[in-house]
Amino acid sequence: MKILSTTPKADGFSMPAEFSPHYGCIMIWPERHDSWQNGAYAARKAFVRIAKAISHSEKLTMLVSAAQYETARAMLPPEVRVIECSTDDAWARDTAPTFVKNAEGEVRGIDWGFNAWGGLHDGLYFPWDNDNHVARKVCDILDKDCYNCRDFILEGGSIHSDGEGTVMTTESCLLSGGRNPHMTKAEIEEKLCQYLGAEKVIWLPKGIYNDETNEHVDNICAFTAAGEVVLAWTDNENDPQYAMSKACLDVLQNETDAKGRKLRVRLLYIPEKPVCMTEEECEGLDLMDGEPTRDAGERLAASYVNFYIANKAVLVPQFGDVRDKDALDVLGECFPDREIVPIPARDIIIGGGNIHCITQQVPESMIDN
Ligand code: KQY
Repeated sequence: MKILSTTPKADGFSMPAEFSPHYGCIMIWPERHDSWQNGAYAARKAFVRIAKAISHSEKLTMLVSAAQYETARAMLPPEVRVIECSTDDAWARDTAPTFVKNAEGEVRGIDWGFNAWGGLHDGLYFPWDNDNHVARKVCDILDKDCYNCRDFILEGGSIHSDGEGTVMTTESCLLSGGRNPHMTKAEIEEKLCQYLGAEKVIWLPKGIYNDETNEHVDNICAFTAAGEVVLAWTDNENDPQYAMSKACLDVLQNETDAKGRKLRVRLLYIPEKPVCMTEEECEGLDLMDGEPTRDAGERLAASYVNFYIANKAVLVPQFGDVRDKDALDVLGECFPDREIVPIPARDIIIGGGNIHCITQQVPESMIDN
């Protein structure tokens, strides 16, 4: 594996859309007792369910600590590749590389700087050095050359690409004080274009209410095809989410993408009943630095937009809410050629993210490195 100091755009590489063909997917085995309740036992079962559903149509690689290696190997089917790797938690979307591809079909990784969603400013745990090494290790495992972009803090959940020159992100995250406060918005935009091979950045103002990542885009809005997005939505004007989603809709309705197309926006209603921590769930979580990580009644950032698009399936979070089926129907319309797979997601959202946050796609490659 070579570490590259050029940029993907200068080398003719760009980030493919998630709905284009994958070689596979990276996940990380959950273990932290202050993220995952009751020793992460229920979370592991949810991760296994997701890994199995993804591995039906692409190669799934699960990173796991030495301590959990035997458990993971025993719980996962043989077609899943299980590799020992030190991490600080299980958010592969944010710590594994973002992959870019060129016209010949060569795939390379990007190693962004990672500081646990805000470092000492408003980050979610300390230390994070194992997580910060994951991207390079994954490039080594997959034999992909790797762009060094460690001087720029970015998580994969804060960007989406349509694969045709357009990138989406949120202002609340990328302009937050814990990411790259020394850079202007224009400089950040230029960095995204250089590394993702993009021509245009669509800045959504906000994300999902109470999203502890400073509102990653992958919880509020996603491309389902070139020129088409789904947006997390509520009609309830008294819900704090209403103004946040409305601000995003206003941008999307007035924007064009890199190819000059108006965007088709489909609405994905958030759960009707807010998804909140129970007292029992809080009891099951370890303290972090002597403090509880969650409080009873705390509203979790539950959104159906946090789905994963595999080669032949779309894995959709389900919260036991009356809106669950609507989400499956809307995504079924968006992806008529893929199986829509409902995944009970309560044991994942307790950790602070969802299916998209714990997965990172690896594009199909036409070249053996
Ligand atoms: O949603 C994500 N991409 C990560 C969430 C991290 C939560 C840590 N408790």
